[in-house]
Amino acid sequence: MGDDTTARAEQNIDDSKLRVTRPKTHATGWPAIGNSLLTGEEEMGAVRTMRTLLDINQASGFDCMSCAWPDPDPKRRSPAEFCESGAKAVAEEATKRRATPAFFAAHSIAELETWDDYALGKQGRITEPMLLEAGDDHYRPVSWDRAFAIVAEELGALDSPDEAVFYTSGRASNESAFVYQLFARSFGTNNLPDCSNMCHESTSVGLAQVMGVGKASVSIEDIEHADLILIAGQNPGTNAPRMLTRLENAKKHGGRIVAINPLREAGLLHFDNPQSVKGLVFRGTQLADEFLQIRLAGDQALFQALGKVLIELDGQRGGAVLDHDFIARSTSGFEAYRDHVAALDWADVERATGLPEQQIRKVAGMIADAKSVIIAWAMGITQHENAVATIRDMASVAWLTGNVGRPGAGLLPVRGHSNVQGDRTMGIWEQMPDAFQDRLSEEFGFDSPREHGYDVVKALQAMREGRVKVFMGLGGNFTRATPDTASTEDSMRALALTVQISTKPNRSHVVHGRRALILPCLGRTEVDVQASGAQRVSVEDTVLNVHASHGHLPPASPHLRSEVAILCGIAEAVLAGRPNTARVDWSALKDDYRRIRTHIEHVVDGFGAYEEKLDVPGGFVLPHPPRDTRTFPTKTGRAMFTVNPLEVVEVPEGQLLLQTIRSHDQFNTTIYGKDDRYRGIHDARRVIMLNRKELVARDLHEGDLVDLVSIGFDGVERRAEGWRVVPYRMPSGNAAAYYPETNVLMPLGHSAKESNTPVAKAIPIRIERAAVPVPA
Ligand SMILES: Nc1nc2c(c(=O)[nH]1)N[C@H]1C(S)=C(S)[C@@H](COP(=O)(O)OP(=O)(O)OC[C@H]3O[C@@H](n4cnc5c(=O)[nH]c(N)nc54)[C@H](O)[C@@H]3O)O[C@H]1N2
Ligand SMILES: Nc1nc2c(c(=O)[nH]1)N[C@H]1C(S)=C(S)[C@@H](COP(=O)(O)OP(=O)(O)OC[C@H]3O[C@@H](n4cnc5c(=O)[nH]c(N)nc54)[C@H](O)[C@@H]3O)O[C@H]1N2
Ligand SMILES: [Mo]
Repeated sequence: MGDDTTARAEQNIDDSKLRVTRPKTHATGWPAIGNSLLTGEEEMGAVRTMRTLLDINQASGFDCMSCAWPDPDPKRRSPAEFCESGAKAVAEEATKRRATPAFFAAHSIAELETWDDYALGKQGRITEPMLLEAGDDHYRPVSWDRAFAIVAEELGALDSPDEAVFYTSGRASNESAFVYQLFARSFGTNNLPDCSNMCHESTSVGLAQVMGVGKASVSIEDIEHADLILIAGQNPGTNAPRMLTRLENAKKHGGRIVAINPLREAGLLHFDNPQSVKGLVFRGTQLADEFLQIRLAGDQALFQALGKVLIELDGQRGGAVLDHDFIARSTSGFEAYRDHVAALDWADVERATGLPEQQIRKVAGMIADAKSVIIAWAMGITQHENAVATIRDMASVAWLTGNVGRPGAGLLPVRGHSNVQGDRTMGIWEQMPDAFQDRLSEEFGFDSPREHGYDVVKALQAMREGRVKVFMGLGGNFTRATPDTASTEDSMRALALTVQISTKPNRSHVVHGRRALILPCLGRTEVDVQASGAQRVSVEDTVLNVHASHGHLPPASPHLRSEVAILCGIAEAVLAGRPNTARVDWSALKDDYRRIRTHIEHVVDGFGAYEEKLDVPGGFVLPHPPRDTRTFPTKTGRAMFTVNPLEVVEVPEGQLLLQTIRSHDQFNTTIYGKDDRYRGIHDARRVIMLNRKELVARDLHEGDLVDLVSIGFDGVERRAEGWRVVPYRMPSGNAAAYYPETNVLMPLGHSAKESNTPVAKAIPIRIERAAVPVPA
């Protein structure tokens, strides 16, 4: 097993048609809209396409599941409040294709194991609950009641509730997330890992320490009125395209933008707004005023250097640069921070960032001159070993200049999954604070466990050691999204039961425990009718706006159940007769989601009058003390400057640092197609992008076939075979390739300090010429 198994899924991949064109310097014009309609029509048919697309992100429609970017005020929404990426995500869910029992009867597990992610996902929506019995070679239909009984049987057989793991992906609504965590805690465990552990965990940890709240401190209006926006480690043109409209508006208001990225991502450079006539006719708006082509993991050094220069400039300009008032009144630790950055060595900064001192000084000057500054970031910051320290250092730059809790200013982590932030608010976290556990216990008359549970990495480690026997996934694709694919797959196969609540087939169904269940659920686009009538759900976006989402399409199959209904069914079956469980009528929760929201109102801060506030078009914004009143619920009761020893991430001799990224044609592990249009890569995904100098040094040419090899801190060699070389502008010593095919190279346990987020953006690898020719 191990490596062989992983290779099997990828043997069939034919990337020989790889075509490379010049990377684009503009994002989102006609081709984007043309593309969204095309994808939609092919999957959904023309009428369904228009109806569904026009429903996206409208006050009476559903919340787009492609990303957590906020919607503008309902009065300012355009009739088409969606983007190419959103249209693709919707088409994937509203597809007319079906993975029926006949599909599972026709294809054995052994066969499906050899299919890649693209082929599995393209089968369409799963229509009935399916069971793979121990030793069987096919999934077969099973009744819902029998499925729930099997879950109860296997969970009931565990020696301890901690032998079960309950994973969540960030698409789950507030209502299903709340029910899920209540079920897990009633069962007796805090083993609630989620995709956030691999995503913005570093942000949640770092910001909570120094700001007191682990979430963005800005509103959508702030973005449009910021004088300067720094965008670090994010590719908005692909992963949050609607952000570009806000950036365009910021530019119209005279704002400036600095992009910090090893890659010249099209969406950072120019934007052709498909929703404005000007964008279509002219060449759109130039976005970035300054582009810092930084080395991977160099951001900590960059932000410390920016702090250093800002303090120097303040000295030169008679105290006119720093916000001395704010520093004195609202922060702690300034002197120690000042001394630390004063001693920073420019040679270290240059080694870490690859940027000339002059360019860093220029950007510091831009910050000094700006009336208001926003710092935005995503995975290029959070998925590094020094991520948490980097985020603390970013915050310090904001504190120096008082750029928090005032118009146009603040910190803006851009979350990924559409409700990943809301899921956390609802208690999906392996280490929820005692205050939450106390309220939960009181509300439901039981004693919620206080001992912290497993995050993603700890769950995998426990599985590896045989300490976990049952895995349940509320959405997501745990097997593919996590590190160390070969070892993860072995671990999943060793479990007694795997349960996946999913919409479409993926590898987590194919790599299964002794017994396996697929429980197919409704998607966001679909009507959810329960005993009390059609239900709405609610979600929270990246700027803490909570609003309702209503699906309008008929369900993909009459056998589907909503996530809430599935979870309540499981809870009823599993918890019947167990001691110390929540006193709650699960079936009543399922019949009327308003009852769930009433409980949320009692347990979670900021949700008073939940139901009424959801009635307001556009919803409501959760409280955020630093943003609202410049108060900081930290250890010191102030915004904290911190001293973080500078970590220079070196490229090991003869190796490269590999970052693993999303192409323009995927949603995480769901592969829409094999093009990465903006980067000019077509018809192939197993490509390795390298600086030309690195090609020359290795005597490699475009299209050559190579193997990627990583040697982990554990001394184990991990290998991914058959990648095509593509020259690409980026700092030397760095490389880039697409996730999730690269996850086989990530050693389990190579994680960011403090947040335990797998390091996905600086994996040391070496490149070897492919030994075996791959079939053409
Ligand atoms: N269409 C689409 N939309 C999505 C997703 C999707 O897969 N498809 N995924 C969703 C999810 S869950 C998430 S978390 C977000 C992810 O959104 P992003 O964070 O934009 O996603 P990545 O593709 O990981 O891109 C990371 C970016 O950071 C840069 N980068 C890498 N390392 C460094 C570094 O050390 N320093 C700096 N300054 N930059 C660096 C990379 O070059 C790249 O531009 O998108 C969400 N939206
Ligand atoms: N190497 C590397 N690894 C990474 C990353 C990286 O940048 N590089 N990024 C990390 C990040 S940021 C994230 S967020 C994780 C993502 O990890 P996950 O969230 O686990 O993965 P997804 O691919 O988003 O999950 C897709 C599956 O969700 C199911 N699904 C879709 N819609 C619904 C729904 O409405 N309900 C339910 N129940 N199921 C649904 C479908 O069956 C689909 O196959 O991956 C992480 N892994
Ligand atoms: Mo994410």
